[in-house]
Amino acid sequence: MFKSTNPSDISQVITTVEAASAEQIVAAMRKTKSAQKGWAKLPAPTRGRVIANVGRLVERNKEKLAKLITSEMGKVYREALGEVQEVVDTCDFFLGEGRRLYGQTVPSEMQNKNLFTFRMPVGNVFIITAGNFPTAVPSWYIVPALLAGNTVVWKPSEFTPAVANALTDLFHAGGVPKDVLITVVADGEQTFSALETGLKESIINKVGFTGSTAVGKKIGAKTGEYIQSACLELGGKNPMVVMPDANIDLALDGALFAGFGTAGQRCTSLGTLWIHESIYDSVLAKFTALVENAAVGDPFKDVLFGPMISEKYLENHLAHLKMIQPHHKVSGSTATGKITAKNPRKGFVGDPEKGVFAHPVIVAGVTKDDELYRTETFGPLVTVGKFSTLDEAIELANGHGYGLSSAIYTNDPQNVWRFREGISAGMVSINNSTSGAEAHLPFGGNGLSGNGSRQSGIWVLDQFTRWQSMNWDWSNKLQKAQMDLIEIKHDPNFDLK
Ligand code: UN1
Repeated sequence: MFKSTNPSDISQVITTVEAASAEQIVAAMRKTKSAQKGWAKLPAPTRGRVIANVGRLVERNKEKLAKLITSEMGKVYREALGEVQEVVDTCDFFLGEGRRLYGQTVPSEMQNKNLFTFRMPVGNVFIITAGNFPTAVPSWYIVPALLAGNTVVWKPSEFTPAVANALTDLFHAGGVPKDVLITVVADGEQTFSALETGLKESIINKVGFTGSTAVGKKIGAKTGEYIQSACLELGGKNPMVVMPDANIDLALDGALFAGFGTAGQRCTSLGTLWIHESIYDSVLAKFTALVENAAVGDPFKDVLFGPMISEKYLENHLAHLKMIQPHHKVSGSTATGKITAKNPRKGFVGDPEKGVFAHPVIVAGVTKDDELYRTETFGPLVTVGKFSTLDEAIELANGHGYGLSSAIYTNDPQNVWRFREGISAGMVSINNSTSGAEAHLPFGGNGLSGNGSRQSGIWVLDQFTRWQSMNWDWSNKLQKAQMDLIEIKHDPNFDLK
């Protein structure tokens, strides 16, 4: 059994659900696999209309779903509303794709012959997602996968089963048949074992995974054994570079939201704030003051951030605090670690004893030799360091090997273009936060952040479809490509007089 509790008040049980075994997950895979051909036979515009229905239903239930998200995983209500809007946006984008899903007509090198391309669904898809975005990120996979004619088994986070079931109900109510999308709640071990069987039996044709780099490596290796490539959306240590010419207040607004929004539990959360040495002391002092004075607590109130997703995420955060070294300068709150009556946070909103709340932490003086420089902390912890040239900032921003999101604050276009060209991240923000990507631009990372797969917009279609090429020779004779060439007479030695 999985019991999800409200992380703002862990005495409040949100739901209990049966934990699926590996066999049950495989049974679900077999079921969706046998439904796939029928689903793919529906015209794509019809599937697009189903996606339209889902979008309208999610919109209709926006507040209810957002409340459930805030209650089950703790992000502040305004962010939860934004997350649900991201599902609506994704449906709105893909309902139209049902009437496109374009292939191409391609000229042939021969006469009386035509070439074409078609997008084919990959088949049956296994989607594994995390608890920090319990609706938006799953929708980035499920919506395009279904639209393109695939069937889906979805394994959501075991910390957000109520949200997962609610979202699944909305898909089904929108017209997605029950055997075309099946949601299973399971632990990591059962999930991995089912994944292996599913690949072996060829009933899984594509895997989508959002989560840690460590688990992503295992999933990537396993799918590789079966000649598949998973869509991997992994961790980040997202840099934000502040140049001396930047609008500092704007940069700090961005750093505050990117660093501590969702209690730092976004894959796009700010990792290290890199400040130019000429403004380092003053910007750090301002940032510290902002973080110290920010409201933390009840996510239904007007706060910067609420609780951690669960105790596990809090423990993870506490482990990262142990990486702080004597040469670091810690600031941002009245204490570090769990917020309690005995370890209070100034101005805390609500009762910290009831939930799993953590103090925000700024760790300044980080250098490239520190463990914290290369560790994704996934909590309310921001590291701060200094640089002297833009080239050095870019090197520091890339040096740990993650490459998901990045940001630079500057008013000099030269800096913008040099940064864009030099940064290895898949996503670059100019004078904007590292988090908060829009739902129709390619989303994804490089290096430790992902294997180059991209979600969102038209780009994700390459994850859920395979190109089929067709040639149609209507000349009534065998024309041989590369051999039966049409030669055009010309003079290769011609010079102008
Ligand atoms: C994630 O944390 O896995 O760009 C996704 C953002 C959100 C999505 C984050 N739109 O911050």
